[in-house]
Amino acid sequence: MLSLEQEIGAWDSVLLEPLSEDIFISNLQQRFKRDHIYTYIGNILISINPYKKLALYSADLAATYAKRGPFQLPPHIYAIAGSAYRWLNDRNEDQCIIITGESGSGKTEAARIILQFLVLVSGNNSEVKLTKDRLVQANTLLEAFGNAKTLRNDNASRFSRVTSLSQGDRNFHIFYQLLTGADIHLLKGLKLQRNVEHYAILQMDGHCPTQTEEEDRQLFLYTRSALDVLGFSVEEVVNIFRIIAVVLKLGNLQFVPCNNIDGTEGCSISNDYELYEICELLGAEHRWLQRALTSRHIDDGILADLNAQEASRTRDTLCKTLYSRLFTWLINRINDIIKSKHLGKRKVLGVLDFYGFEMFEKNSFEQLMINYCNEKLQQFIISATLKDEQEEIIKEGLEWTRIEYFNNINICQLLEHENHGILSLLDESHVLCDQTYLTRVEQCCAGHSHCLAADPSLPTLSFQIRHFAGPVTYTVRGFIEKNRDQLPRELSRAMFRCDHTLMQALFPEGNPKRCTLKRTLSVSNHLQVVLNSLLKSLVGRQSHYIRCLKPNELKQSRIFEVALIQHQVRYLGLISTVQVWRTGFCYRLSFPQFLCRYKLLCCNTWPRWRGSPIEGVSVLLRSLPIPTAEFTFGRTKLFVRSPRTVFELEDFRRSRLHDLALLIQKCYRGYR
Ligand code: AOV
Ligand code: MG
Repeated sequence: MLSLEQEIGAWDSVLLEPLSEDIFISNLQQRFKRDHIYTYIGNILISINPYKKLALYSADLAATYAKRGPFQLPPHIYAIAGSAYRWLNDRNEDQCIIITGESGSGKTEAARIILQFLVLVSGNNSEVKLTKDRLVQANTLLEAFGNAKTLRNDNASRFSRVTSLSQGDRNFHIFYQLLTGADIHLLKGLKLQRNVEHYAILQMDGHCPTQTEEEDRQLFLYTRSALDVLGFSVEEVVNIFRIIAVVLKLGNLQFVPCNNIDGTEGCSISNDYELYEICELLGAEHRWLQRALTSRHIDDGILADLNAQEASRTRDTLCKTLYSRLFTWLINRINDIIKSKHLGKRKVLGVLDFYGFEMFEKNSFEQLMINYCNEKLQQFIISATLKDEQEEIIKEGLEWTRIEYFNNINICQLLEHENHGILSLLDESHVLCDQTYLTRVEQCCAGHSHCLAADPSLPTLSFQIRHFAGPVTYTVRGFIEKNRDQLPRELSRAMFRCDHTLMQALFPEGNPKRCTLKRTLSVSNHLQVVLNSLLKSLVGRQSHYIRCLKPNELKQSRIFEVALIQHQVRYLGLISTVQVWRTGFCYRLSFPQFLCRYKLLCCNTWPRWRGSPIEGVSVLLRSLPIPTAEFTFGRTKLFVRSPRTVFELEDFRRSRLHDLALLIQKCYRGYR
């Protein structure tokens, strides 16, 4: 349990004196040793993954943090969640908690703790309770279907990569859960074997990574009950599991070369019984599915056979598409279920938890996409906490010594440049194979200060990007196909024709009546669109930041590798952040806004102030028991130094409103 007396080191790095990187890190280390994994930089929370269960989370503590304003108690993730929740309620403004950090640093765990906090402290009428239950269950589902074990994290948030696991990775949890946790009848109905080793997509790296069977079995129960609580019908649940089973079995299909009568190379399926079972599960016609997997329509009506390798790739594409569409469908269903009727009018508290920066020995398309997201998010945070912050202060005419920081905007441009960015080159019409793509990267980006290409030090078929979080070498093998990720039309058609209610919803383009010619977006293009609209939606929301640090690469408790922490502290620009905070301000409002909100605190400004807003503000401030050093007047805005002051103001206001309400009641009674 957290105790005030035992508190070690500085709660808030802003208070470190003198400030240096060494002192900053040793403060973190000292605290980490005593299990104080949380430290502030102003109102930004640093969280270091403890890799062990800590007794830091409980209903009582949540209630304590919810009651008292932040910064009166030791740093805690509850304090951040609590302030977001208060802002939302007190001011009725959209809130967003942005959690960042590299893979395995504790983002998803942080998001889960925030969710629990909100569940604990929010009201308890039946509607609220229902929504809360559903949220928690939804989280269980999203983790089962969306997370997997990787080398860097046992519970990594992943997008769909069912068929190409890297060394040491496990596939999505749900597969293991289903195989170990389902009862014998369910398994039989799904035509599955209990044996994990039987399934090719579950053991790409030769051995099956651990998570004990017992855990998987237990988690399966949670997943099942989450589906029930969320109100998925029995039929839907069966349909979902059928698709999971189909993905498992598809992965086992093997293609062997055969010669056609006309001398061309074709292929056939050596374990046809699996295909028969797949067809039974999907209500598909064997002939159709087999043809869709082993041949392709070239010009009108002409059918060409695929060779064994091409057919295997088609199979993998189908696996991936099936899984990712099922996942998207699940998310949409869950969103529909959770959205209460009135949500449209209400304000939102969002929690953003991404996949974290990844750097392996071999890095492919998936890492590029993941790291691109992280690069953009870092840009957003830099803008919000370092750049815009300083610019506004200068614009408002306040005295300010500029603080330098590393801006990764160049790297974002290297990736996103309209004509010759690393991502846009993927979509060039004449780039049809990986080698051409690499050549284009070499032509367009080799000179860029953050890109290394056509360099003898690189392995074959690769280029390197110096990301904000470190250099990553990408091997382009498979890039073009992964980016295109298009399902051949035959397959969409075959899927749509299945006698399985979900399949029509998952493969609408397979409907022969709905023959659209519209080109679908490539993966990287789609990601850019989604990401940019997400980041745009964050602008103008009150944001709260949690920066997660990873103390070691071994996933072990009690190990604090200074060099690793130092690397993260540098690329996250944490020291600059402390500097800005030391001299900076946490909050600002234009004079009229400030007056409007707080004028009731002073009898000279209440109920009406007749002079100019700026004079009104100074009259008001003089009447408050808050040191004047807490406030600075800009040209159009009042700047407040510490968050504590903002919450103090809010407390004053709340109690004043309460008094006023009592007064009104009294008058009313008197009148009667
Ligand atoms: P991530 O979300 O940042 O990685 P996670 O939140 O999944 O990382 O954390 C990885 C593992 O670290 C968890 O499964 C826990 O075992 C442990 N952990 C993290 N935070 C805590 C905590 N506060 N207390 C105890 N254990 C913790 V990725 O999703 O890979 O970027 O894409
Ligand atoms: Mg995660």
